[in-house]
Amino acid sequence: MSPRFTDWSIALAVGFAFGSGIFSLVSGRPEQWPVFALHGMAGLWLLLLLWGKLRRVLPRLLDPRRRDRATLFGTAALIVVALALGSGLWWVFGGDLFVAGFNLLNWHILLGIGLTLAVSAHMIARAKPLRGGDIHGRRRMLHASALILGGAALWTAQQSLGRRLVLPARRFTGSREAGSYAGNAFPSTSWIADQPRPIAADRWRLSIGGAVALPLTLSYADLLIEQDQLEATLDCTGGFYSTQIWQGAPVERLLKRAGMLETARWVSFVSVTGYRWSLPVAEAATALLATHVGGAALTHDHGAPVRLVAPGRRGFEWIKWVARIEVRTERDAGQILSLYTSSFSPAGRGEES
Ligand code: HEM
Ligand SMILES: Nc1nc2c(c(=O)[nH]1)N[C@H]1C(S)=C(S)[C@@H](COP(=O)(O)O)O[C@H]1N2
Ligand SMILES: [Mo]
Repeated sequence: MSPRFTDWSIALAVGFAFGSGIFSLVSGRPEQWPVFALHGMAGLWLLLLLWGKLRRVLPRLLDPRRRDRATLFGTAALIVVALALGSGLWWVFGGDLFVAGFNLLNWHILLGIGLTLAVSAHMIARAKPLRGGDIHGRRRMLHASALILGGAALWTAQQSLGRRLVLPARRFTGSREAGSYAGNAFPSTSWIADQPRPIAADRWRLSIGGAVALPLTLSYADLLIEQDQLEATLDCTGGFYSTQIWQGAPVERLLKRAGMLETARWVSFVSVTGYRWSLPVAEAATALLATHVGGAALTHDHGAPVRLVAPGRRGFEWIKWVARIEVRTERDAGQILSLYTSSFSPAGRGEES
């Protein structure tokens, strides 16, 4: 392939890995497995492309007389690519590593974002537009397609190799099993650092408002009256999952009691810290406001007195320490920001209850 075509392919592969990586964070239903497959294939396609690029630039990197500032930048970029690829593969093959409080998967995501920024900057500074000659020609096209197919083939081979090796149990999301069916004895985590004070169940109240006919305020005892059980898997984007028997009040029943209006489209769950997320009405009806896990009352770390259990959604959407349900007629554009600001609110820092 022509150097330009290789460079543009690399940019495309990085863009694809980045896009599918971000999309994977909100993918948790089994039928969404292709997101993860495409992500792995894009990463391995990139690996093959880099081989070609390295063969081209290596002489320049190794010869001090041919180095300039751009060489330095290029070398740094190569190292970040290697680390991003290596961390993804190492995670998939069962490795782990804690550096500065982040595990391998956390680092992989940070490196992936860093790499995407670096490649974007590099393209803005140096990219040369593609010319007809770069893409025309049967051999060139065959070569380019072979690399894409090669990425897919490598991914398939890696999957079957992974099945043959003794690796930690892994879901299609890449997350590893932890403390399933062991009640409160599974890992606890926050998106950033939400750390509210423990909440006394007898003083806690749940308010239900927004697009409802009868705004309600319920006590913990109210939630204990008619409970359901649900088996569901909490799958954290930080790389662990835990399947549990959850017990609590079905959200559907609470919405009925509050007289949800015809115009309702989204149901938003709000934590005492301000951390919030919403589900479409139909999906909210399948969720549970859990008070218990594995037969025991939730511990504070797991969101006591009440946390959201949203089957098929990633862990970060399972709001802990829920204080309010807000029925909405429109999407909640501000919820993403709430994930990042809640830890800095007084309640999120544990300064008030
Ligand atoms: C942009 C540069 C990136 C590259 C080159 C890259 C590459 C890779 C590779 C090669 C793997 C191993 C996949 C396999 O062989 O099955 C992987 C796994 C993974 N990556 Fe990335 N990645 C990038 C960015 C990201 C980002 C930005 C995220 C999330 C926001 C992410 C999330 C993941 C996850 C969750 C896995 C594990 C998935 C699994 O087990 O199949 N990656 N990545
Ligand atoms: N209020 C609030 N709820 C939250 C979080 C948070 O930071 N604040 N973290 C989320 C994340 S990222 C995950 S994975 C799960 C973790 O639940 P656990 O601590 O019970 O394992 O809670 C979710 N609910
Ligand atoms: Mo998480």
